[in-house]
Amino acid sequence: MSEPLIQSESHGAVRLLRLNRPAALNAFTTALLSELLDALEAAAADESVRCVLLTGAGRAFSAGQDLSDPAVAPGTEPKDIGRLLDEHYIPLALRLRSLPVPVVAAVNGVAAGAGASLALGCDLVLAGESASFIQAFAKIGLIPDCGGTWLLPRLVGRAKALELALLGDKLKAADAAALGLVARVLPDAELLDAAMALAQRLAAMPTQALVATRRAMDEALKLDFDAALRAEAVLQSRLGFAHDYQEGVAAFMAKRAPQFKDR
Ligand code: LHQ
Repeated sequence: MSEPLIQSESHGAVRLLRLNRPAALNAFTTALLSELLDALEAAAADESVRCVLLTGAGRAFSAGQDLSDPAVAPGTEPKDIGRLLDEHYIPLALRLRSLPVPVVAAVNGVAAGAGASLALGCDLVLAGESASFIQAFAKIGLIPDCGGTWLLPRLVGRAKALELALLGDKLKAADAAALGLVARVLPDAELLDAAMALAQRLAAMPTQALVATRRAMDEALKLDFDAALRAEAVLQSRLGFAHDYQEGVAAFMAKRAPQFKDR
């Protein structure tokens, strides 16, 4: 039987998903994109999963779109790349951002093109020392996609976002951290263990609050201050009725560790 394109492992409440086309630096084919979306849906549907950890097999996170895939490779007739985005990448980028549990990316090597966009769209991005980010799009006549034009200026500001996107130079992990593109850089040998420890820590936290925090921050980017205050109140109202708030406060008062269980 052939190897799965996504290796899925359960580690307690953490679902580890590993992109698994190492010989092609985990470049995305339509088959890989479909398997990844299926794996995310399976994690979302499984109530025992409280955090997803995404990484790549081998020496890369992902080299982005597989440029030899018949879906995009220039041949006898031009291909509609927008359709590929509509059918595969957009559902994936949206699902990553709307998953009912936090998503940690462990960027273990190069993340190029759509590989960079998808990694940077995760909730917490950790990178190994030898990881790098390449906005490879302009080099092949395209613009950043999978949310790249939205994410980059918000993460690093317009000037740096345009520098990265127009030139497509390789950005080393340490420089990505200095720019605020990733949360932490770790020695390569420690990356997966550190990312798993962080994912386990998130899995033990009040999941609904973490996901509502992501949602509130994404929404706040579209709102003025007044509207953001009100949006916070709507989410806070819902969380205030949940078990995990009662449990968090009760545990604090009793000076014991909380047992969060909502999802
Ligand atoms: C690859 C790829 C690859 C196929 C390495 N495809 N085989 C675009 C179009 C359509 C719709 C949606 O959106 C997009 C968005 C995008 O993602 S555009 C950006 C696409 N990606 C790129 O342009 C990156 C192309 N790759 C590279 O620039 C280099 O491979 C990097 C810098 C990632 C790594 O360089 P090296 O470490 O020197 O490795 P390598 O180049 O030797 O690659 C190793 C193998 O992986 C090699 O195959 P081979 O059989 O010769 O060992 C490459 O052909 C293959 N590979 N990226 N995107």
